[in-house]
Amino acid sequence: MPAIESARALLKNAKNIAVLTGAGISAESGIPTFRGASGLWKQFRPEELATPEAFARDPQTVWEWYHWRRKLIAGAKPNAGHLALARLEQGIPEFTLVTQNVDGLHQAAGSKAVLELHGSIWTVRCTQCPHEWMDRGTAEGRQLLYCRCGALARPGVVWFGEVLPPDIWREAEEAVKSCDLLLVIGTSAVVYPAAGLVPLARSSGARVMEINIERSPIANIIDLQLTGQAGHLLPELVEE
Ligand code: BV8
Ligand code: ZN
Repeated sequence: MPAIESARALLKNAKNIAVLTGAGISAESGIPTFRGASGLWKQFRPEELATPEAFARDPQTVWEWYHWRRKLIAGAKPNAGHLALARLEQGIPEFTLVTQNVDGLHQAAGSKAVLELHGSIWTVRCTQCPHEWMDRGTAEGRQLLYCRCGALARPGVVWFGEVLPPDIWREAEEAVKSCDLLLVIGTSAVVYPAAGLVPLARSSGARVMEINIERSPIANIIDLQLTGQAGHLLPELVEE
């Protein structure tokens, strides 16, 4: 039976679905993936830029990277993959969408139960006081942002070496432990603890299906692999 048929059958029998997405689901909205993005952006790698050390050492360069990405994301629209997941959520009583992305495109597509493991590029927070706020402005280049208290502000995202928001992480673990089907879409599955949700689903008895344009490290622990673009495959999967 073709993989898409088996995938449809898995979807039809699922009562409780969890989804884990990565940068790949936003690729067709014109947002380069991390491998693409870092390649595209002055040869920096996220592991070098998305860290508290990099920000302490050179906040202008880190803000320049985030201003560049905010501008890209501000001009991007959810693609057919994001929209298909929002439709799927409507048809399934128990549905949780866990994302590693900070672009907010799942919410823009109409998804409701979204857990942003790594925060949002649209929130900004103070480096000194507890103040955190939404900022949709598109400042230019190397401009630094400041809090009302006068201290330097930083992007409201989780950097490498930083802990994930504890309550969001706990909710994501619960969702994955209680689902009977986990869809893993557009992630290289190399960043932890997010990638650990896949073996956690398996050990909790869920079936796991992956949608990716290439083979990822989880390929040998999943039940079904659909190779192709999320923007093409998800509408086919969800339409039925
Ligand atoms: C933590 C937010 C510790 C910011 C991100 C050594 C030293 C230091 C740390 C570590 C270490 N070893 C391991 C670690 C832990 C580290 C980690 O996992 N490192 C990796 C690199 C090995 N993790 C952390 O540091 C985490 N925190 O561990 O805290 C701790 C514990 C206790 C107490 C104190 C501290 C924090 C990790 C979060 C980092 N923040 N982003 C921002 O976005 O600006 S991670 C960032 O990169 C993304 O959020 C995302 O999660 C990750 C990239 O992954 P993907 O989303 O998968 O994207 P990628 O480009 O890699 O892949 C795209 C995929 O899509 C590909 O497979 C491609 O084939 C596919 N694709 C492309 N197009 C399509 C497609 N698929 C379908 N359709 C298409 N059209
Ligand atoms: Zn402040």
